[in-house]
Amino acid sequence: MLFILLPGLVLSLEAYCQTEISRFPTNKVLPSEQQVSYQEMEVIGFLHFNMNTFTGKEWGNGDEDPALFNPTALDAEQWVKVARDAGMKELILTAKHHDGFCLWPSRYTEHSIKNSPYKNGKGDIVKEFTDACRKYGLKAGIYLSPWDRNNSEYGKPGYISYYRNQLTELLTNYGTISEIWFDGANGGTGYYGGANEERRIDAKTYYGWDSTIKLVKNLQPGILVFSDAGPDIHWIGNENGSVGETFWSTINNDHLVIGASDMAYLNSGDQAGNKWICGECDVSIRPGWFYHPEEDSLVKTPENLADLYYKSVGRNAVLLLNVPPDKQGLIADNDIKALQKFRSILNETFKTNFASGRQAQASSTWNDDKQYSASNILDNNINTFWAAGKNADSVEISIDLGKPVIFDRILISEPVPYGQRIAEFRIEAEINGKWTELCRGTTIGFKRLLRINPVNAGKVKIIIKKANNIPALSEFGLFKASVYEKPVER
Ligand code: FUL
Ligand code: CA
Repeated sequence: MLFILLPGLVLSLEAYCQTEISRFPTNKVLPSEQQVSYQEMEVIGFLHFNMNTFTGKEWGNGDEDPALFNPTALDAEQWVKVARDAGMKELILTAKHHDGFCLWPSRYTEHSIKNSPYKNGKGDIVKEFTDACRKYGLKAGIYLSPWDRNNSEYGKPGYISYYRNQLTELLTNYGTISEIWFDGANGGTGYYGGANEERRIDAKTYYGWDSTIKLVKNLQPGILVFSDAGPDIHWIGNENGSVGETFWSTINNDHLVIGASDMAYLNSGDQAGNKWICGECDVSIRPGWFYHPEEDSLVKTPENLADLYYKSVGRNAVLLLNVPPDKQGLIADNDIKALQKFRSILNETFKTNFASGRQAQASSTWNDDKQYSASNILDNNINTFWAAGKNADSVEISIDLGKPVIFDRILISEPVPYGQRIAEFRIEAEINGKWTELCRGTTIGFKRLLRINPVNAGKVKIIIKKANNIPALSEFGLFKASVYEKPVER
């Protein structure tokens, strides 16, 4: 009937079915567009600046006098310019740390900047920070500590409305906020409005996270929520900036709890995971999270920072690097110098991709379709990719560099909008006429960087041994490291 009445429609249905059969398959668990853009940022910055900056502590007790908070030369634009020059695309500010002191004049507490000498109580550092981010094109994120050692209601139901009220202020009055950071540190001793006691909470139930996260997303639909448990970005289980060499952006989040998750699990993700949650590696440029003058000589070296880039961004995660402003309200010179050199090292290393635009030949190509051809991995465009032919188990791509080149850094990327697939791969090079293994790895994801000792080779092979779906790669690169990088650990 349909055929007689609507032959045109039937034909197009047939054509549709044919394309269905050959359509490049996506995985079940995929990132959101915001998550893909989040990974593209690679390096973002953390600003631990609050009451602790003035008391010399890392965790304030909550009874600190607001009169102590008095930055004399605060310049949020300096923070943002330093971050921008270091290649950071987003900054996250500690609007409230565990001691409960607020950098904005919250209506819900007296324990804030409004009772400090800063601008005679008329200041709002969250506003200065978000305005500066916008002026220089960086995204703004907020850290609001769930644990509050000042608030008398902490540990009781009343604190939950207080916390949500504060979130509402922060996510309503300061324009677009790209990331909200929920810290896992929870409960213990504190001032608590004068009670001076220990208050423990049940991390599983106390905060009512589901409703809080709903509120956050209602107020800022595009926001990404960070915590041990996601839902959008998760902690990688340590504070030294390094994620596992095997790292899946997928993870089973049924048993993840903010403040009580299995750290080893967070460090590897899970190939069989039911949620896409990006990994974020937080680490401080100094031993502490807050600025302490006695740590001025202990700022991480540019070489160390570059090493962390490989251990975070180079393993499919984002690097969240903390740079704490000092008592004046400025990022200190040593930190600025280290950041600038860090960025120049990366710029130098990744300036020339010796594989770019060269010849690539795959053992198979999806549908033999040019759209998925091997040359797509050498076009400097992460949106174009090669995909292997159907049911290909072990596949390879050979790359002819045209002439021998010396390289010691390798970059590989998967087209993550289609899911994370590759679970085992190996790179070989033809050295003096003999195919030699250079390195091997497990996961790739958004970006995988491998460090090897320098080799001189004119031909390279990528061999994919295991994948959970048709293997696909979006980019491949070969580079020669800056002399300022750390030697390869063996
Ligand atoms: C931890 C906190 O206890 C530290 O003070 C710092 O804020 C770090 C980023 O997270 O859990
Ligand atoms: Ca490409």
